[in-house]
Amino acid sequence: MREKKYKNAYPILKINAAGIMAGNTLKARTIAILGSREVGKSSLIIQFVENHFVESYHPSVETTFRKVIRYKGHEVEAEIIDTAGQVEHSILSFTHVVGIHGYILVYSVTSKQSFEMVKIIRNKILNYSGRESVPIVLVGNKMDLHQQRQLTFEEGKNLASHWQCAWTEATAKRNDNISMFI
Ligand SMILES: Nc1nc2c(ncn2[C@@H]2O[C@H](COP(=O)(O)OP(=O)(O)OP(=O)(O)O)[C@@H](O)[C@H]2O)c(=O)[nH]1
Ligand SMILES: [Mg+2]
Repeated sequence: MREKKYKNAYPILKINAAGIMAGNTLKARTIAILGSREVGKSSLIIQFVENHFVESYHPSVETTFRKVIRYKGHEVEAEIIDTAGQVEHSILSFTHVVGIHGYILVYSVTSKQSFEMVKIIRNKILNYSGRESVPIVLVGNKMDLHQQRQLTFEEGKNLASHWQCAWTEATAKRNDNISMFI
């Protein structure tokens, strides 16, 4: 059931790794994770890199995490830029566009505002980069919070299909579906 539902997702590092298959040397890929404050960006990355969940909220100062992954026999060094959450007046700078190979855009299924924010962020990325498309995965985090849900599964799915990008819902707390997008 779940596999069928989430088939739309495709991990961003694998999308990128496909482009660097030549040679056996270690290659680095830089991914930025963006979204409103408190949607769970750091929590998702900490689960991915360190395998644990932090219950308390500590607003991020921008940090880079590193993890080496294997993809089709090649080692890929993933550099993940965990940004301080975007608020209306501080959305993105050029440092979030130059040298970035892909983006994870996170909203929380408990916050319509955060869903609007990923749309604004994507527009900014496209404007800054001057490209018509960039590798993006869209992630609806906090899917464990059923009672507080403000966004349906379909809303996320429809936005991703409109953008023609990969998408999944996930939960950093339960460590579910994180491998679907990174
Ligand atoms: N229930 C639940 N809580 C979560 C989940 N992911 C994160 N949280 C909580 O949400 C709060 C914010 O998480 P962070 O990971 O710090 O959010 P962030 O997007 O990095 O926030 P900024 O760094 O300020 O942009 C924390 O209290 C987390 O414990 C989740 O999947 N489910
Ligand atoms: Mg954070």
